[in-house]
Amino acid sequence: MKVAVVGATGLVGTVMLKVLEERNFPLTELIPVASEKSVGKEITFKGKKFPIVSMDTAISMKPDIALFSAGGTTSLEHAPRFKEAGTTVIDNSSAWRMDPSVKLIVPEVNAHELSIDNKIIANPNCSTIQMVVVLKPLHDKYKIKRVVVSTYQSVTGTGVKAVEQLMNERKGIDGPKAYPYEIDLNVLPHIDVFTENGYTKEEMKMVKETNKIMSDDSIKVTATTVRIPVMGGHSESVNIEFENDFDLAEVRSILEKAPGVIVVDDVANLKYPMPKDAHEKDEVFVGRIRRDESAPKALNLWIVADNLRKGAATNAVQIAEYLIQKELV
Ligand code: 11C
Repeated sequence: MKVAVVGATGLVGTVMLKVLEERNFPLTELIPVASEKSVGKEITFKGKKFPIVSMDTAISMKPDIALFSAGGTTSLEHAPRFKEAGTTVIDNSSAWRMDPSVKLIVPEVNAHELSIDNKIIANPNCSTIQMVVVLKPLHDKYKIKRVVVSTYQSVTGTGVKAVEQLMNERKGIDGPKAYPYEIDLNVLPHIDVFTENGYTKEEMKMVKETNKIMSDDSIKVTATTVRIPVMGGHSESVNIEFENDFDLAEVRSILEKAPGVIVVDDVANLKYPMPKDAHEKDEVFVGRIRRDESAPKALNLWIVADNLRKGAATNAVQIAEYLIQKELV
C-alpha cells in the first residue's frame, strides 16, 4: 500500500505516523504531505527518512490511500483531486461528514457500510467517536431513546497553539492565544463556533454524527461540550435513557465484550477512567456505570479516550485496515 499522510507535521498527523508504525500497517511507500514551508524537510518513519512533499507531488504519485488531517478547507479542495487520481481518502475534518454521499465510519459500529465505491470516507469528531463505541452495543440490546452528554475536552483537540497557550500560562509567560480566555485554572463551555440555536458546532456534531453513524435518527441526543485544562484525552459524562429496562450486571458484561472498549469500574478500589491513563491508548475506557435513580430505564456512564488516537488517528488507520482486509482499496 502506497499511503499519503496529509498534514503529516500536525498533532494528528504525527500521531497517525506513530499509529501506522506501531500497528505494522502494510505500507510499501509513505508519502508525507505538509504545507509549502515544510516541503523538503524530512520525517523519520520506522528508522527511514522520507521527504515531505507538496499536495501536487503527492497526487502525481497516485497513492492507494490518503489519510487527511489538514483541516476542512484543504480537504474540500484537495480530497476530490486525490479521488480523481484513484486514491481512497480518509478525512479527519468535518468537511465531508454530513454529505449524504459520504460514509461516516467508526469501525466497531458501521464499517460494514463501506464499499469499493467509497473514495472519500469521513472520520467522525473525536468526542462522537468515543461515545458511539460505547452506545452501539447498548443500543443493540436495549434501544436508546435519549442521550444527555457533557464533555470535558483536552486542549490537544484544538491543536498545537492551544497546548502552547496552556503551557505558557502555567509558566506565567505571554504568547499566542488559541482561546478567547485563559485556559489554565479555568473551564470554557465553548468548543468550536456558536451556531444560531445557541449550541456550539461541536455540540451539534455530537447530535448529528451520532444519528448518522448509528443509522438511527430516532436517538435523541443533547450535548454540552466543555474545554478543560487537560491533555491526554477527552472525558464524557453520559446519561442514557433506554426503551427497554436493563440489568446492571448485564450492561457491564456487554461493555466488557464490546470491541474497542475497556471497562474500568471498581469504585471500591477507586478505579475509574482518567485522561492520564487513556493517553496513548487506542481503546475507549468506560466506568462509573450506574443506574440513574431519578428516571426509569436510565443509566449513567463516564467515558474517556485519547482524542488524538481513537478520536482521530487510530480510527482513521482502523478504517484503512478494514478497507485492505476486505479488499475495498
Ligand atoms: C476538539 N473535537 O476537541 C474537537 C477537535 O471536528 O474534527 C476535532 C474537531 C473536528 O476541539
